[in-house]
Amino acid sequence: MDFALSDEQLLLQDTARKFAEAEIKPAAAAFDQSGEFPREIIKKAWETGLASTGIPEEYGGVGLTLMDSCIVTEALSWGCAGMTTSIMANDLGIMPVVVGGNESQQKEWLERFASEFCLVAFCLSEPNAGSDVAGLQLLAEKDGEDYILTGTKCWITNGGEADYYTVFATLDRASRHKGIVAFVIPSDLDGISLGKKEDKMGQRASDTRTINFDGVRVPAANRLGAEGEGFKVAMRTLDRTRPSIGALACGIAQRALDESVAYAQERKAFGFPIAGFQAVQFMLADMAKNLEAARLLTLQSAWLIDQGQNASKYSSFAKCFSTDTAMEVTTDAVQVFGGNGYTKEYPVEKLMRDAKLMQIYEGTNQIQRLVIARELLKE
Ligand code: COS
Repeated sequence: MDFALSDEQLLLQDTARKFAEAEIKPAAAAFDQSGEFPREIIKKAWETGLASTGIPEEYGGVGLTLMDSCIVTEALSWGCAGMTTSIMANDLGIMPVVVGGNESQQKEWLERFASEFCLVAFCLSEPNAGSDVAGLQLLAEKDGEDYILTGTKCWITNGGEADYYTVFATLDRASRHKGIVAFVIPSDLDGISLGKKEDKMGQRASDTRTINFDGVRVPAANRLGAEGEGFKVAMRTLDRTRPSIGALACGIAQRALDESVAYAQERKAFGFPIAGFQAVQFMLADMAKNLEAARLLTLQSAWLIDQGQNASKYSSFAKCFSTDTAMEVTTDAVQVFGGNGYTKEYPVEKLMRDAKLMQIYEGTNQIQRLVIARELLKE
C-alpha cells in the first residue's frame, strides 16, 4: 500500500492550491456577501485545467482520474466551497453522459463540453422528490420520435447559469424507478424557464435554482440509455461524484484547521496564547485527526472507482464521514475563535455555514447511511 502522491499529483495539487490562493480566496467573502455567480473565476479555472476535469482525453478533456480530481477539489475548496461547488456541479452534470451515453453521444456531447467553456447542470431533484428519486414527477410523454417534458426541477446547482442540462424524467409515474429516463439537452429549448434563485445560508457563490419545463420537445437522440434506465444512470453518476463531495468537505475542514491553528497562537487569554491551553489543544488535535481520516476515506473511495470497482458503500462512507467531519471541525473552529468567530470579520463563520450544506446535498447523510446499511445487508 502506497500513500505517497506521485510527482504529477503533487504538481496538480500545487497548481490547484496556487489557484485557490490567488484567485478564489481573495474573492470569496465578496461573492458570499453578494450571492453573485463567479463566472469569470470558474472560466479561469477551466482555462487552467481545473474544471470539467472528468471528461476523458479522447474527447479533448483533461481526463483526470477521480483520485486526481479529488486532490484538485480539496485544494480549491480550501479557498471557497461555494465556488468549488459551482465547479464540481459541472462534473456532476457531465457525468450522466459519461456513464449513460452511447459512443456517438459521448463523442458529440463530451467533445462539445471540452472544446468550449460551458456549464452543465444535473437536474434530478424536484419539489416533492429529493431523497426519493424513484418518486420524481417530471413527465416525459412520447410524441412520435420525440419526448415532451413537463414538470419542475428544484435545488439545481448552476441551474440559472448552465448552457446544458442533464435531466431525469418519468414515462410513467406509477412505475417508479423502472419508468425513469435520462436526457442531455441545451438549456435554451422552448418551454424552459427559470424559477427563483435560492437565497441560501451558505455556499452563496453557487447558483441554486428552480427550473420549469412546460411542454419542452426533446428528440429521442438526446436520450441517455434506454427508456427505464434513467434511475440507474443517476445512481451510477452519484456513486462517482460523492467522493468529490468528500474532497470538498476536506477542503473546508483543512481551511478551518489552518485558521484555528494560526489564531490560537496569536490570541492571548490569562496572559498566554490560547494554543498553550489543553482545552484548545485537544480541539485542534481532534480536528486534525478526523480530517485525516476523512481524507483517507475520500481518496480510497476515489481510488476504488478508478480501479473500476463497485464502490457505492465507499462513496457513501466518504461523503457521509467527510461532510459530518467538516461540520464538526468548522463548529469547533468557531469555538476556538470565540466571539470573534461568530462575526463576519473572521473567516470561520462562513466555513461553518458552507459546511452545513455538505450534509444535505448529493444525498443527505441519512441517505448515505441507508446506502451503507443496504450494502452491508446485501453482503
Ligand atoms: N448503481 C446501479 N444500480 C443501482 C444503484 C447503484 N448505485 N443503486 C440502486 N440501483 C438499482 C437497484 O439494483 C435496483 O435495480 P433493479 O430494479 O434492477 O433491481 C434499482 O436501482 C432500484 O434500487 P432501490 O430499490 O435501491 O431504489 P430506492 O427507490 O429504494 O432508492 C436511494 C435508493 C434512496 C438510495 C436513492 O433514491 C438515492 O440515492 N436517493 C438520494 C438521491 C440524491 O442523492 N439526491 C441528491 C440529488 S443530486 S444534488
